[in-house]
Amino acid sequence: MIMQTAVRARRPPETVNPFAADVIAGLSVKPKYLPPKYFYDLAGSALFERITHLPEYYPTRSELGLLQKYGPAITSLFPPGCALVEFGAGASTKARILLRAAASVEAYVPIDISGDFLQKDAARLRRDFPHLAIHPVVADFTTMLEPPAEIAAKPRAGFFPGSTIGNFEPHEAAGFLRRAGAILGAGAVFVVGVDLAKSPDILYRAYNDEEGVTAKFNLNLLARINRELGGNFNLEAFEHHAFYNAERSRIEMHLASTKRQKVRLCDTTIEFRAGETIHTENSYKYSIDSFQVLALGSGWSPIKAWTDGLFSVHALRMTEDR
Ligand code: AVI
Repeated sequence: MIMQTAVRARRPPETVNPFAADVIAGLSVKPKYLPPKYFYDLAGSALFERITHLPEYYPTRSELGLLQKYGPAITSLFPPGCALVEFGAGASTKARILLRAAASVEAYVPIDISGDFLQKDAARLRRDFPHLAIHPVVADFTTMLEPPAEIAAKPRAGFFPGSTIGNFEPHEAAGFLRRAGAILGAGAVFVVGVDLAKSPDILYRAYNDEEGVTAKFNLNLLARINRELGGNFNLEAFEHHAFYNAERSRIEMHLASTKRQKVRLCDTTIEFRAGETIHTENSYKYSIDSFQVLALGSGWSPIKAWTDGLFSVHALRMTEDR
């Protein structure tokens, strides 16, 4: 008798592409939305870098000016011998200003999701700051819970520049501040860059620049879906819309369909009415007071805020033992 070996066809484990899952989920509800974290692929990060140099986009220039001017005052608040932890470090341009101003920092911990970038930058930092211990951490800082082991015994300071906190919903911002408090620990100082509510006209221009770079940045989300998920978005049939929603104190970015159309991606058909929009980003703007209230409610005591009237840099202290 010939024994037959049962060869079971083994299906490869289902691999869920989180980008595909989030895109389908966001485009299947009304109103349609896409999570802003997907702006930052290679092309999107390069476009964002261009945005930071635009004449209309004041936040980067303002914050750099504040850090340069008040760096010594800001870093004088840091606990002696501390490790500086930066959430979402990128090229660490802004941290370098603090590191140059701070005599008492012993270690720098840039946290970023992009490992390649982080390692390259760490090599440059080691060369430029030979006395500093550099411990890059590849992680999603929004879900991280503990400080890296290398700095577990050191007092800590935190840095979250760029008003990235404004891209969180206020309840998410509070949750992030709480988690950062748990990572940084009692006695820590947290330096947070926060864009301020101001004349709607200045805000409007910052997100509707003449050169159209912000429009390209917004539309790159659809281009990315085409590139990575085999979508067939016609970029000519969508428009960049950005406006200030004063009631909610936020800039809203949307992509508006210029006509009735169907789009295919990942074996799914998405229908658009003429004028229907995809909500792609909120950028909340705070007053000094409203941000300090948010911080207080998240376990942080505001120590001081520096401003040029457009942007603010806050120093907070973690007083609770958590
Ligand atoms: C990264 N983030 C703080 C920027 C902002 O201003 O909300 C993203 C951006 N979106 C359009 N322009 C810049």
